[in-house]
Amino acid sequence: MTPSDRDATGLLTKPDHFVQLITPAGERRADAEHDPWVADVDAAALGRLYRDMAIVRRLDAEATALQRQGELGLWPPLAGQEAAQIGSARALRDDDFVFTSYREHAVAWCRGVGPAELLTVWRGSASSGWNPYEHGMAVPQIIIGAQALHATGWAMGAAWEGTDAASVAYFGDGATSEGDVNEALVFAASFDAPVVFFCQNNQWAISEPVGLQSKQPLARRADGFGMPGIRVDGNDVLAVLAATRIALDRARRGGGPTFIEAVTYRLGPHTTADDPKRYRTDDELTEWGARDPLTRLLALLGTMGVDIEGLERDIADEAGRAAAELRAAVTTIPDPEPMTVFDHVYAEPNTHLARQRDHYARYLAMFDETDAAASGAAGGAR
Ligand SMILES: Cc1ncc(C[n+]2csc(CCOP(=O)(O)OP(=O)(O)O)c2C)c(N)n1
Ligand SMILES: [Mg+2]
Repeated sequence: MTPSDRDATGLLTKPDHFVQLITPAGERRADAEHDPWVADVDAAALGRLYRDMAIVRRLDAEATALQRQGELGLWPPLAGQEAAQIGSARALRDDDFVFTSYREHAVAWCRGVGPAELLTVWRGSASSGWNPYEHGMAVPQIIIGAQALHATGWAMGAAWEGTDAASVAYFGDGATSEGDVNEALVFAASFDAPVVFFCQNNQWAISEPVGLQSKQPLARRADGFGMPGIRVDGNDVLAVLAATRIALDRARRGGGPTFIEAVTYRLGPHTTADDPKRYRTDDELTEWGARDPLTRLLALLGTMGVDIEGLERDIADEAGRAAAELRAAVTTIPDPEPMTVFDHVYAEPNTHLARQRDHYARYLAMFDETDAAASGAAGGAR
């Protein structure tokens, strides 16, 4: 690695530093080491991966619009990271378990999470939207990196129970600086836990560029923890699928954890509360836009003789229906009773929580009195 491998902001961008099977122009690169892992992926399978990516991109845009219209409190867009999420999640089995952060809506899509389940948290209607055991997926983790510990604990448990299931911890580039992630890496390596650490290096941790988080590619850190590190083009769905299959196979065979760095880019804001124009340039956006994960796969499918127009038409219809379903789902999410915010905080009641509950109940009662006084005053005026 030389200083010239970085751009002005310190980003490591040269493609030959990672596993890449589909170039940004849509050419298939031969790779003797990784090709066997995706030998079964024919044009039809590639078309299904494209369908996944196109639908989640549409759902993401719809959710962003719903936030702008006041239907959601917040939304963390995934745009740009479709290949990293779909390629990895489509490598999983149903009995595997994933632990994600807040941006993995495409992983949720692959795990069968429904539209209302997906939006509940972001509407602020409940602290979790789905039953993790129904989908083999924990609910979104907002505490940066905490899910890496959960994934490691789950994996250790799975191994002790004698299964060959594996877990995946999804986290960002910024999360690699957190204690939780580093502790998880140490534990996983020491116990040969069947866990895949899937780091989506989307170049930014809110406004902090990855060049500040790490002086070297994040995948190289794996060596220090005693596990293999794979650096993969995170905008290449096929390469991500291959890398994740390699890591899962290793985990299932008792080989222990693997660290994958998927080099990708967040095309949108960190969340709908963020304005990325404050900290990054239009040139950077244009540069990464040219590496779009969907465009390159479509180009490849074109060279494989697939009817692109037909494919795009079918997928646009399907994505439109999925987006309409998402929008309709918002209105079906019930508003919670305010006092239920205290439910499920602790398994057992305790005086500290009881005090807070009483305090909040008295606070809410004040509004009843205000309402009564207001309607009394209105009545008097009539
Ligand atoms: C422990 C903790 N510290 C700080 C935050 C505030 N925070 C939310 S997102 C974020 C950046 C995370 O960046 P990265 O890990 O790269 O993930 P990305 O958002 O890019 O997907 C921070 C610092 C938090 N949620 N939790
Ligand atoms: Mg990031």
